[in-house]
Amino acid sequence: MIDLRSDTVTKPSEKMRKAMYEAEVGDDVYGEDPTVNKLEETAAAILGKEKALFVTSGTQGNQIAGLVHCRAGQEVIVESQAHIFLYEAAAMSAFAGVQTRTITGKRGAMNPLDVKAAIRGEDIHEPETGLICIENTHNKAGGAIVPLDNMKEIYRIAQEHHIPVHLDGARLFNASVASGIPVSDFAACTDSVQFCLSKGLGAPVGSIIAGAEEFIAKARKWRKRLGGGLRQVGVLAAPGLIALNENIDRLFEDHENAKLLAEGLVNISGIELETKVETNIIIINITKANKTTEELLNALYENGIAAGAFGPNLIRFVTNNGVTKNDIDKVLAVIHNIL
Ligand code: TLP
Repeated sequence: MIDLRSDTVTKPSEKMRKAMYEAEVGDDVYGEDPTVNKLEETAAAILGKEKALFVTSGTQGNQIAGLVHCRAGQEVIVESQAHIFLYEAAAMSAFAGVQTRTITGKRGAMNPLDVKAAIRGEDIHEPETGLICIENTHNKAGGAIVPLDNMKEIYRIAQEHHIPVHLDGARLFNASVASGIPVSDFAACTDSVQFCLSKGLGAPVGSIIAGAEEFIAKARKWRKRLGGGLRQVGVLAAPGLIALNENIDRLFEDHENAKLLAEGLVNISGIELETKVETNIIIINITKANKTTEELLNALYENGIAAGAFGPNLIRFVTNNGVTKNDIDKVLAVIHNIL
C-alpha cells in the first residue's frame, strides 16, 4: 500500500525499535525516566524554551495548553480552519470550559488586525480573551507556512493585551525545513508550543509541549489529571530522540515528493490544486473530474493507494517517510488511468 492518508502513518525505523528495546527507563511520574528527561531537554533546547514536556499526542498537548492558559468562561481566538477548532472534538470547551472565536485567515494566517479587533474583555457582557492559537504549518490550508512576520505581529498585539499565544506546531519542523527559519524563531513568538514527534519526524507516538518553567510545571499537573502521566515511558521517548536528532532534515524529501506529485496532478484532466504546495500536504479539488470523491478514493484503494477525503470534492495526500519518488510516479500513472 502506498499510504498518503497522513504523515501519522509513519512506522518506526529499525534504529528506533532497537532504541526502544535498549532504552534506559524509570518512573516518569516521579521525573525519573532518564530517556524522557533527555528528550524533554533536547526539545526545549531546539525550541529555545525553558522547559518541555512529553505528552501522548498533539491533541493532548494543545488541550493542556488551553487548560494552563485559560479559565472557564474565557474565549480563545483561533483560525477558522484550525485543527483545534475542526478536529479536536470541541475539547477546549469540554475541558477548559472556553468558547472559541474563529477568524478566517489567508493560507492559514490570521490578519493581525482581525486578531486585534477580536480581543475582548472590558464589557460586563463579554468573555475575556484567554488565549490566541496559531497553527504552523496549517493543515487545512494545505501545509501552508504561516509567515514569521505574521506570527511576530500577532505576538506583539497579544503581549500588549497580556494574552498568551499558543502554537499548534504539529508540523512546525516542516515549516522550518521548507522556509530555512529555525523552529526557535517561530517559537519565540509564542508562550507555548506543541509539536508532533509522530508525524513526518517518524516516531511512533508522542508530542512535545514547551514553554516557560512555570507553564510546564502546571502542564505536568494537567497531564497527570488527564491520565497522561506515564511510567516507564522512556521506551516511547527513545524513538522521539532519534526523530529529533536524525530525522528533521529528511522532511525535505517529503516536500520534494509533494511538489513532484502536485506538478503531475495538475496535468491530469479534472484535477485542480486547492492550495499551493509548500510542504508535505497536497489538497486537490476534483469538482471538474468525472468521478466523485468516493469513487476516486475507492479506485485508488483498489490500486494500492490510500488517500483521504478532506471536504466536499477535496482529497488530501500527505507525503511521508514511507513514500518514495517511484511511488509518486505510480500514483500519478494510476490517477491518470482512472480519470
Ligand atoms: N492531524 C491529523 C488528523 O487529526 C486530521 C492528520 O492526519 O493530519 N494539530 C494539527 C495541525 C494536526 O494536523 C494534528 C493531527 C493534530 C494537531 C493532532 O495530533 P494527534 O493526532 O497527535 O492528536
